[in-house]
Amino acid sequence: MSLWQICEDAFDPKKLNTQETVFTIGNGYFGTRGAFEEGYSGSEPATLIEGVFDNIPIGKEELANAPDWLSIKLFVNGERFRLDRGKILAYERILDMQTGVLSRTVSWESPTGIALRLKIERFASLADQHVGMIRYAVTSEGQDADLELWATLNTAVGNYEVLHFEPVDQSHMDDTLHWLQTETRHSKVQLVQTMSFVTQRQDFHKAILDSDIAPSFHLKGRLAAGDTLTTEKLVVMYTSRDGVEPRATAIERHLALLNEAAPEGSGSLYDRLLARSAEAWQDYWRASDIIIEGDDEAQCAVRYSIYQLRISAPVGDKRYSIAAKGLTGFGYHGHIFHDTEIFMLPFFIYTHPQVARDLLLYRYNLLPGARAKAASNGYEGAQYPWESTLDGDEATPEAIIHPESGEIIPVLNGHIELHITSSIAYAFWRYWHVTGDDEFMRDYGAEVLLSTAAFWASRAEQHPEHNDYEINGVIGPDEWHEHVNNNAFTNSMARWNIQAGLDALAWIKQTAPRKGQELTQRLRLDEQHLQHWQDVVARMRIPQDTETGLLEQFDGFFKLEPLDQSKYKDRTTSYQAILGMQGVQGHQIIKQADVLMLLTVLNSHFDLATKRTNWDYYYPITDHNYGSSLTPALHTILACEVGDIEAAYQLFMKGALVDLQNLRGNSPEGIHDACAGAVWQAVVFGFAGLRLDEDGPSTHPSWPDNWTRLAFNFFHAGKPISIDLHRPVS
Ligand code: IFM
Repeated sequence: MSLWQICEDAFDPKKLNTQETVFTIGNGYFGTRGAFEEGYSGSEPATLIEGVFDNIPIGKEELANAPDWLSIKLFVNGERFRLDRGKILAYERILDMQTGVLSRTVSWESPTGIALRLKIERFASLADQHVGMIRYAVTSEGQDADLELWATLNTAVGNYEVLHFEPVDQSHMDDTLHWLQTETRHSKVQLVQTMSFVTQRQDFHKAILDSDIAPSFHLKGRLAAGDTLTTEKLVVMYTSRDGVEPRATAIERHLALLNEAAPEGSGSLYDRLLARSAEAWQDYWRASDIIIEGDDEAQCAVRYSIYQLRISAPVGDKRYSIAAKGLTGFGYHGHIFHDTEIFMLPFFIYTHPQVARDLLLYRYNLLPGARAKAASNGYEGAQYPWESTLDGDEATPEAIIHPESGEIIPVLNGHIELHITSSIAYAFWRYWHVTGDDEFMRDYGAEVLLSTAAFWASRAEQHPEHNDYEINGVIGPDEWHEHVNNNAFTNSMARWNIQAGLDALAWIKQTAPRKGQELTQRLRLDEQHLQHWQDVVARMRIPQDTETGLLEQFDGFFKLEPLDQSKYKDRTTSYQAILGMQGVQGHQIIKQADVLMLLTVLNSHFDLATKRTNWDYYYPITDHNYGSSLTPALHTILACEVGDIEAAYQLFMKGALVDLQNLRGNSPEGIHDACAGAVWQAVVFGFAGLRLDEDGPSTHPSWPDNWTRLAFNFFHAGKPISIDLHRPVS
């Protein structure tokens, strides 16, 4: 077993869509699902390009599925190659995470008995993010055969049944390349894809088929027994969002690649472009790899999470961030949630700070939308949308069809799930804390911390009888309980956010007085406001037993009925699906870490005894199997701290295998990218126990059974640091 490869050893039509997600290739600019070149009914081929949205009636807009660049249809003696016909004699599909190549080797016998061997490889270049390439090789294993291949750009694909792109124009240049110009129906984003399809074999006849909906190359010839036909399909993609004229740029880039001089021994164009991409992957892995010795399954799954984080992250574009499903599927429409700031961003802050900076600038640039949302709700400062896309307006749908029960249910998150705002503020602060990038804090971070603090200070209501400040009528991270008062996570993070705003202001006034003055004036931070902020910090209601340290998830949570989970041992759905929306609200059963997420995020603010008390209470009442996928792996951090290594490992593997084993049944809709981020955090902050304090970084390892070594790299204050932990011999 290679520790760098995800392998599939059989073609299973029932797993078609799951595996399409699992075998997605990408580079952060585009992601292409692992659909097969030959096409199958029920398949969901998709290429999603970062930030290319089109309108939808519910939920504002979604990443629009671009015309499919994978399509290659093969006919042998007139019979179409399809794995659901004829006989599969051998089959293997491998995603090589080290180089980003997806390859498939198939020995197949056609229904009339022609034996072929196919080797098909593809990659999305990490060195040139506009480039995707396929090498398609066919060997006739038994007898001479007539072959025909159609290589196409296929516009007949949509987000499920919604087709977003419509053809604008199409043509070709000699028999060298096709170009296809399409446009999203509503948002009017122009996309140009160019395609070439070449073989070194002179005896195959090549023809061009112009078509607005499926421009194609056609190759035809006779393959002698034992001979191989190798073809290479190169595709270049540019959109009108790229700041260039997409048609001219795509054609020029494509021709430059086709015509570049090939140094002696450098192989075909595919070999050369792959070598560049593989080198870029090598650089990526040098900074990001985690080595786990003694547990091959965990090693491979952790690398898969790190692979996913890279192919989801736009690099160098500050107008878009990482969606909940990255660029791997249609789930959540390409919208951005707290998944990015709380779950994925720590990975980038520690290993690729420049990418983290861009992801934060996405939020900084959307401050106007957040200010407008706060104002429209009657508050000050900036309130970030629960779901975000390009303009910073709220993108959460008002209703959805419940994925398990099929009912149409109202979605309140865009209105009352408020904690996204402090999560974003916290991400800015964390970036600063780890990188020491004062310039960034001065120019961008401080404004976000102050604007979000202003929101919270105006949102908290003073309660005359309780003599405190309260935040009522919210949804906390545990989304099964709605309209709750004083959610511990929301209130604690709000309090933290206001204090961070005050600290940032003091810091900036001292280190950059002019900027401090400018912010004070522009954000109207007069003395009266600042005193109010201090008062809110001092008297924010946090429901917690002062003796035991047990936090109450929200006012009245402890009065809800406990749930006897032993009655549901064989369940295959969430408690929300079993008990219903109302039923679950009446019980002490939760969807995802809420109090425990607070103890994880503000880790250094709580002592071990408080962590243990809350762990003992909340860990058993969380639906780790069918609640949210986000948190099992994140729980690993606390599980290690409280010394429950067995639970830590189980939770970690639930996260690490979530898509590789489709543990939640929804992998067809895309990768759980937050989970990928949580897996990285589980290893680094959980098992390795990495902490940063005034004395710098330190580790406190916890060793799951069989793990003998744990090693990784990160940056602290701009300096590279390598951690290499070895299990003590007992
Ligand atoms: O952001 C999450 C939320 O915490 C739980 N439901 C799914 C969202 C997107 O992943």
